[in-house]
This record gives sequence, C-alpha cells and structure tokens, in this order.
Amino acid sequence: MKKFLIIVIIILMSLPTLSAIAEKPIIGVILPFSSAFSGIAEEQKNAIDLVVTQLSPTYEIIYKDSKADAEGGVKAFNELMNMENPPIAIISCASWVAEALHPLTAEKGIFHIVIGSASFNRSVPNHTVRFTIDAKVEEKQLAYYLSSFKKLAIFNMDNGYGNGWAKIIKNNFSDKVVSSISYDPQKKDFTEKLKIIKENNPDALILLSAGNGATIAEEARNLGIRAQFVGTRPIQRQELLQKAEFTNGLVYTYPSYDANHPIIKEFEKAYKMPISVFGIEAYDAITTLIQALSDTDDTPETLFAWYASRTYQGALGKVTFDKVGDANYPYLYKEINNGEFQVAEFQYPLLLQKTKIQIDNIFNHMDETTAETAKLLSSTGLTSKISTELLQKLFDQNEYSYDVVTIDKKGIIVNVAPENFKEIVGENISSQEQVKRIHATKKPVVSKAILTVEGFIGFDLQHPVFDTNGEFIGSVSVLTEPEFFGQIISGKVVNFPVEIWLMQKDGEIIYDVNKDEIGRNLFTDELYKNFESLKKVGKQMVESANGEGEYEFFDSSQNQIVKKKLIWTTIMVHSTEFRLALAHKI
Ligand code: COI
Ligand code: CYT
Repeated sequence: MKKFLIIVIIILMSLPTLSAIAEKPIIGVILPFSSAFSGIAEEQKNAIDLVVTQLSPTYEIIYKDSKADAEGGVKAFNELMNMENPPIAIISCASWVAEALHPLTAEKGIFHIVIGSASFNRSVPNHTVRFTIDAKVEEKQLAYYLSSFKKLAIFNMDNGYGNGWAKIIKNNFSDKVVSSISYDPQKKDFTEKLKIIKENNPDALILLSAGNGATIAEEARNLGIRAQFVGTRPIQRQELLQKAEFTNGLVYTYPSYDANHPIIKEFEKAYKMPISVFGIEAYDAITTLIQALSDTDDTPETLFAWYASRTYQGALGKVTFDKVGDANYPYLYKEINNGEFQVAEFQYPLLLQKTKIQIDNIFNHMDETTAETAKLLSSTGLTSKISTELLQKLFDQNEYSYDVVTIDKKGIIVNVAPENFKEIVGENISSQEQVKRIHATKKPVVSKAILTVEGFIGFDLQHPVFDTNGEFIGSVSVLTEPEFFGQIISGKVVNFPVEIWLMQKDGEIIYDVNKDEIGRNLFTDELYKNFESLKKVGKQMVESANGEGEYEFFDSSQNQIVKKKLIWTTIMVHSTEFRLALAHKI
C-alpha cells in the first residue's frame, strides 16, 4: 500500500512537467540555409522570428537546413521526426522540398505548409496548404508579355522550380522557344552555357533564377547577349540591384502584396534589409498557423479544414484559399528601373489594349456575320423556315450572343433563334431607340444599354434587311448581355490587381465587376453622389475617346475608399461609343 502511494505521488509530481512539455508543441521549419538560396532562407527565418518575438506563442520553432536539394529536405524532416517530441506541423520552402515532403508528412500524419513553392503537385488530397501561386497561374500572366517576342530562350536552375517552369513555357510557346538550357544554381560561372544561348539569338531571355540572376545577367551582357531579360518571382533579390548596370530593364512577374502592411517597416527596422515576398509568405504562413493551432484541435485534418476556402487579410494582401489548399492573390509585372524594383507602368495600357482588341474582334465578327445574314434574308424573307435556320446559324457563329431575331418594319419581332425564346415573337419593340434609328437611317446600328423584352439590360446590334427589289423590310438583330463584357474582361484581367469597367457616353455604367453598379448613371446616381473626383473623370471620359486620370472610390471588395489611377479607351461600333476604363489602386 505504501509502495503504491509512493508511485502515485511520483506520477502526480511528474505530471506538471509532462504537461509543460505537451503544452509547448513544436513547429518544424525546413529552409535551404546552406545553399545558393541561403539569403532566402535567412529572410524567411527572420520573418518567422519576428512574429514569434511579437506574439510569443506557446509553440516552439525548430529550424532545419534542407541544403540545396530534395534529399536534404528529407534528411531534415527525418531528423525532426526522430526527436523525442516531434513537430505537430512542418513549414517547408522550395518546390523540390515541397514535392518530396508532401507524401512523407501525409504518411506520418503531420500537417504541412509550403512556402516558396511554385512548382508543386499534390498526390494526397486535403493535407498540404500552399502560400505560393502555382507556376501555371503565374505563367498565364507572364505569357501576355512573352507573346510580344518572336524568339524565346530559357535559362533555368536545374531543380524542381526551374525545370517545372521551363516545361510550362515550352508547352505554351513550343513554336517560339529557340533554346532551353538548365544550370546548376550552386555554380557561379555560366558563360559556357550562355554562349549556346547567344548562338540562338533570342529576343527575350527568360531567367528562372533567384539571386544568381545578377551574375547571369552580367555574364550574358558581357557576351553581347542583347535580349530582353524576363524573370519570375524568385528573381527579385538584392544581388540584382548591386549589378543594376546589367539588370536594369529586367521585367518579371511578382505578387502585388500589401505594401502598407506593418511587417514591411518592422522587418526593415529589425534587420536593416528590405523584406521580399519570401519573407512575406513566411510571415503569413506562421501568423495564420499560430491562429489555426489555437482555433483547432491541431490534427492535420482540422488544420487543413481551417485553411481550405478561407479568406484572410495578410501581408500578401487579400488571400483566398481554394478547396485544394492553394492560396490565391494577385500578381503583377515589375521591372528593374534606375537600380530599383518597381511596379511596371507598361502593364496597364497593355492590359487595356488587349481587352479592347478582343472586344473589338468579337464585335467585328458579330457585325460581319450579321451583315451576311441580312443579305441572305433578302430572298428568304424574315419569317420563313429557311430564315429561321439562318438565324440559328448566326446565333451559333457568335459565342456571346444571347438570341437572334428579325424585326419587321413596324418594329414587331417576327422570328427568333434559338427556338426556346419563341414567346418573344409578336413583341412590339418600335419604341426602342436603336429601332427608331435603324428605321430612320436604314443603316446598321448598335443600341445603348436598353431594357430588352427578354427582361434584362442588353445591347442590340442590328442590320437592315432589303428585299430583292431593294425595299426595306425590317432588320436582323443579335442581342448580348453585359456579362458578355464580364467574360472577356475577367479572361484578360486574370490575376492582375486591376479593374476594368465600361461606361456609356451618357454616364451609364454598362459593366463593372460589382454587378450592383451596372445600369447606374455616374452623374446622377446616389451611389456616386459624394465622389466628386470620379464624376470629374467621368466628364472627361465623355469628352475624349482616350485619356487618363485619378479618382477616389470603393475598392473592389466595396469596404474601403481608395485612390485609383485610371486609363481609358473607346470601343466604337456603328457610331455607338463605349468607354473602356482600367483602374488600379495607388
Ligand atoms: C520555388 O520553388 O517556387 C522557389 O521559389 C524556390 C526558391 C528557393 C528559389
Ligand atoms: N430584344 C431583342 N430588343 C429586344 O428587346 N432580342 C432585340 C431587340
């Protein structure tokens, strides 16, 4: 009995220490400390340390060195797992380490966050959360710029990041890539390989590089390579500014992040160096993880569920995780200009122009096919069976058409395609402004935004139909919805932090991402009442076909008033003008 009591006392005495250990769970952080990426690893560690000092969480961080490759990452992971008290979560950096650790952490049931990992594929669902935008998404943006060159050369680090990226570019630009060479990022002399690139005489050289980009740029220029340098996220390292005479003019894709986030100044103050997106990702990863650990029971399942589909506001800006566990946030173009990393101004007119061209092309195609149909209707009339087939054909030729009708010279809809809209046959639309115009001029017209008999605000393109004697008998019409603009615009804006909206010359907003604004008038609607700078720019838009300005209005999430820069151009179809405007926060 006495013995038993002693044992109980010993157990009771050891409980506080046991629970103290259990209360300080470990987060393992695996970074490429001894490698060509040491600067990146140090920066990530510094960002995490800053958070830990600020929040003093009840978690302990243990750092491990993955060195330069996947094997190094696996070794570091095994060391963490062999500890008496293994980590409850792992944060790892670099695509090649993410790829290697993802199945291992899943197998061991340890929650995994990856940072600095753009080329990464999951084999186990609902396990790994990633803060880096996938290379495939970034490439869609880079491709806008790359498409303006004829001959592309790729020079990439020989690792999961560089090889993954090179493959995507070669897939998308198979006809343009004249040379694709990988290099060992641990080396310092790239001249022999660059000589091969020089022989292929590219007009753009894509560097899938980190800090090495500086030496590569210098060696390339010294060899006489004059190609435009193009890069991706990891290339923005301080080394490049030390060799600005060779790197000036480099254009690359980069997260837009929140330049006003306090961590940016705090980091600079604490470490006397600027933070890059590597540190910013690390900062967001650790701050969210600490929150997630305190909100959940710390199992990999609940931690993953905490992140999946969540939106948070961090140093990366507004971040939304998808169901798979990937973060989403905007990227833009940056460039090295006068020895500084800057947001590239060229992207705004580029995006506006690309959007305009696509809308123009679609309207032109709609216009040409409608003109052809109008000619054919001349002998078939507006209501015959063959005319219905012609309407159906016109509908099929125009992806963005809502429906296609013929209208007689009294203004009555007399035929329609597709068939499911047949209840609108018989509707009198003679009071619509474009119907009045076409009856008066007998020339093709495009309506302003009109309330259609279909029940929505739409745009109507009409061509006159004359019978075989040249007598005006009515018109043929293709109707589109404002969402037509939305589809084109969202396809062009993709992941850039810009908004594109359309205004009619009378001030009516005919397209905006915020659907609630469509149909409102900039000059008269209550919503715009207190936004004088916006109305002023709106007046200038009415007067000139192209221009630029600044205004204040809500940001795209509608909860904050921000200052924006605006450029605009004009879409003109048959003398109807739509102002196409691109705005971005400043
Ligand atoms: C990536 O793999 O996406 C990286 O940015 C890795 C970095 C160490 C170059
Ligand atoms: N609907 C249509 N006006 C309408 O209201 N399809 C063409 C013109």
